[in-house]
Amino acid sequence: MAVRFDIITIFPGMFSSVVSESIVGRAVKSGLVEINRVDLRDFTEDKHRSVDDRPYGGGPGMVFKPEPVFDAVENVLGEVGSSAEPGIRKIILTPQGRRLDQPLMRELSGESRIVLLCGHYEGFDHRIVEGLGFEEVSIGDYVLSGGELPAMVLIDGVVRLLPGALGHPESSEQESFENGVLDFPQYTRPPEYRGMKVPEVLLSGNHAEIEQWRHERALERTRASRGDLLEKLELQETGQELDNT
Ligand code: 9D3
Repeated sequence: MAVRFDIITIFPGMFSSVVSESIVGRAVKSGLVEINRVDLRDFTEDKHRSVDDRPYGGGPGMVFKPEPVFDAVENVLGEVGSSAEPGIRKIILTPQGRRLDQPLMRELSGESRIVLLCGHYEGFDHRIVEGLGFEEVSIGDYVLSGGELPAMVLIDGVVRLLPGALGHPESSEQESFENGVLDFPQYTRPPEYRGMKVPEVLLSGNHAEIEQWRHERALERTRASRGDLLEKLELQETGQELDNT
């Protein structure tokens, strides 16, 4: 059930808030999650502690050198081959990767060790990816300045799925994305605020009508801002009908 993250980064300090605050902070304090930060520069041997070098073939920017990364990964895991080991995932956060989504979060929440390597510059010497058996993951189609924030996104999304991390077991399964649509709008007291009223149906106590209303609002919102999710849902339903015949 418990998960250990090893984060290899040139900015270990960036992770201080995730490790100590909120859901992840609580999971660390309770021993459900262990987070080991590894400073890549500790595995350099020159006096400038350099982790990068100019790309072969020319072009702008710098590329992560293989030696410090191989040494850091081997320090964390012992001698590692490029093959997959049960319970261990080796992930590089890079813009070239497979897009992180809720099914991948769920899958990762079943692993016991996750090694995260945070990218920068123009990327990694490709021998790091191939020689150490890393899979590449991106969090979306926008350009950030490094893989640290994406690593934090991954950790947050995985930790909250661990049994015991949220405190209320059913809530992580009942939510949007897991059932393929966005959340319905929520209201709390007071029933009227600055002239804005809570929809009558929510005050009615009629649970069947409330369910119906929430379902409709959820579909409406999904259609308005995420038509792609509805298309996926329709494809799945067509698939299920075919399975049943
Ligand atoms: C695609 C931009 N690249 C063009 C040559 C250069 C580049 C820019 C920024 C390479 C790496 C980065 C740093 N970003 C990440 O390391 C990163 C990232 C991201 O920028 N967006 C979404 N997910 C991720 S995961 C790692």
